[in-house]
Amino acid sequence: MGFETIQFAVADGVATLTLNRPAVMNALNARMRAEITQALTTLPREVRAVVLTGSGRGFCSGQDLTDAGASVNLERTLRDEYEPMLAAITGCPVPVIAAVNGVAAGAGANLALAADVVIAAESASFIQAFTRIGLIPDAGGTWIIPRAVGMARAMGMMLFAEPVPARQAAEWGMIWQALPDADFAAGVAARAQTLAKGPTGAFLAIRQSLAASVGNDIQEQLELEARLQGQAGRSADFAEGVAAFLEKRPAVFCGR
Ligand code: T3D
Repeated sequence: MGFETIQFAVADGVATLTLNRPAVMNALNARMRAEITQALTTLPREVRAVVLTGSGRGFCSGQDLTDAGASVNLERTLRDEYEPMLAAITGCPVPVIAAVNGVAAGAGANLALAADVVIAAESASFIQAFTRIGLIPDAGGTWIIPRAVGMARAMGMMLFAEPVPARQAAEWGMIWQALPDADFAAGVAARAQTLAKGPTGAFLAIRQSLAASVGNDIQEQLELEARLQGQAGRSADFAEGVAAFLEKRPAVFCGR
């Protein structure tokens, strides 16, 4: 598939996926959902981290409200188009950073929050805009947000549909970091490089462990840790990490 609504570029082990409909604040239409899914499920082997960002002054304004087709049957659109896109993020074999360069509204906010690490420019904000148009939050928002910030803040965000500025989102624990706009690009690039040079297998196991912890009791989680740590302990990255420590040099992890 040639991409029309996103840009996709790979450099130094990092794939940058840029939502690219700036005239509508990168609103999601069917084509964009399909392209995001396609790009993330066919990553070149050399990719060890993904950065998801937006072009222009916004990150993503959520569902394209001019797309009459999607509005005919919202349930189908969510099942057939949003779910695969979100699964491509949460099931991505390498960590995904959402680099929120500007406003993230509706499903655009929840698209960002589905990533493993969310870094926002201080001028960005997150809006659960759904009730403004008579809808409920979707795209995973009702699952992710109360777990991140607690029920009171999740409820307020969803009922009032007010913008949550990036710094407040970071203070609440909804995102990893808010950076001054002038430092945003460099800060995202540095984090992406750290992930791209890190132990990719261990990163995947951490993401799987944290995802499973939500439904596990402590005993189940201890069992999962034992299994995944056993796997990590047999990896070339573990051997390299220990050797590098003993030889007092930086580790060179082997990728995927
Ligand atoms: O299948 C389904 O439908 C179910 C799925 C639903 C999931 C959802 O995401 S529902 C929520 C949809 N999103 C929204 O309700 C947000 C709508 N947008 C806004 O509230 C504001 O545009 C923003 C807060 C995002 C940004 O505000 P501002 O003042 O910085 O920019 P603006 O002037 O409002 O927008 C700039 C342009 O983008 C403007 O076009 P124009 O006038 O310059 O020609 C605006 O119409 C367009 N735009 C913004 N958001 C959308 C959009 N066009 C289509 N769809 C949008 N979501």
